[in-house]
Amino acid sequence: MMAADQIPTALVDRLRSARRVAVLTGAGVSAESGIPTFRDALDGLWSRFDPRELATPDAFIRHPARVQAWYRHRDRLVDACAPNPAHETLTDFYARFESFSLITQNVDGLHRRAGSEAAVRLHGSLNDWRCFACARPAPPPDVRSETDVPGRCPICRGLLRPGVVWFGEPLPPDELDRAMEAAATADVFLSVGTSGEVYPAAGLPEMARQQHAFVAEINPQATPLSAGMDAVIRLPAGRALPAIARALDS
Ligand code: BJW
Ligand code: ZN
Repeated sequence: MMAADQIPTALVDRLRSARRVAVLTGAGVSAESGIPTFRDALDGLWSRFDPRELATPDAFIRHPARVQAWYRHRDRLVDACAPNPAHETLTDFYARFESFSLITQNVDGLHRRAGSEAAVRLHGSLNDWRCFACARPAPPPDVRSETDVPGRCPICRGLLRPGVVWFGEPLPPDELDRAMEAAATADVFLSVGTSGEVYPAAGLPEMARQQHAFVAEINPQATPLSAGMDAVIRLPAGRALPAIARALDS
């Protein structure tokens, strides 16, 4: 049975009785704000690169100015975008449920800008630049193209990197602990706008399911996680999450 706007009634019922709710978000929640996902082709100057190949320590070591310029380009793009109804509805969830945990893989800061300051940021933040050599925080470098001189640490002259987690790097341990605790104790766990391919984040819904949470996916496309879900909503997050809030109010 579906409630209005294709929200499964089983999900609405479970959310009504849930004490602990956790949500994992990915790039899809920011897609309706105009921020491309990792699967979207890049535009303009960046069209010949694969975003997932730029997000590695190896790419940074081989082409530091290219990687710095790409992250500064994304900074400017994010500054020009605003949170959408998906981010806003998730912020309202803090007041709606007895315990609510928002876990994001996104580095764009849009959950915080929507008022979810407590969001767990598993993959860091685009804003917090630091030195690759000495780890001291530093202002973002003014690097706009791969032919510019790469930005360096004012103290030790090491290369500057964005405060994000690249492939092969460990996630911030406190954030990962908070995310695993939220997944393991959730009554309902929602996976929203993520391809479910990047671990350890992609393991959180299964962790929740094994601890008897009701797990649901919001994504217009099927993912490797879909088969393990109790419910799937094939709608954009900016439509599905407000529809869930309306169904809970009705
Ligand atoms: C919509 C929508 C709309 C569109 N509404 N939806 C276990 C098994 C196999 C491999 C591994 C494993 N454990 C670890 C690994 C290795 C690796 C990994 O997972 N590899 C796989 C790819 C195979 N993981 C790691 O390396 C991690 N580190 C680690 O495990 O360290 C261990 C260690 C311990 C001790 C010492 C050393 C190491 C780190 C992973 C870091 C990922 N980093 C990135 C870049 C961050 C910086 C940046 O932004 O540039 O994080 S990669 C990229 O992928 C980014 C994202 O956060 C992440 C996930 O992507 P996401 O969000 O799912 O986006 P997309 O684009 O893939 O999907 C978007 C989805 O939205 C699609 O499904 C659309 O349909 C949907 N959508 N519009 C709703 N409107
Ligand atoms: Zn330094």
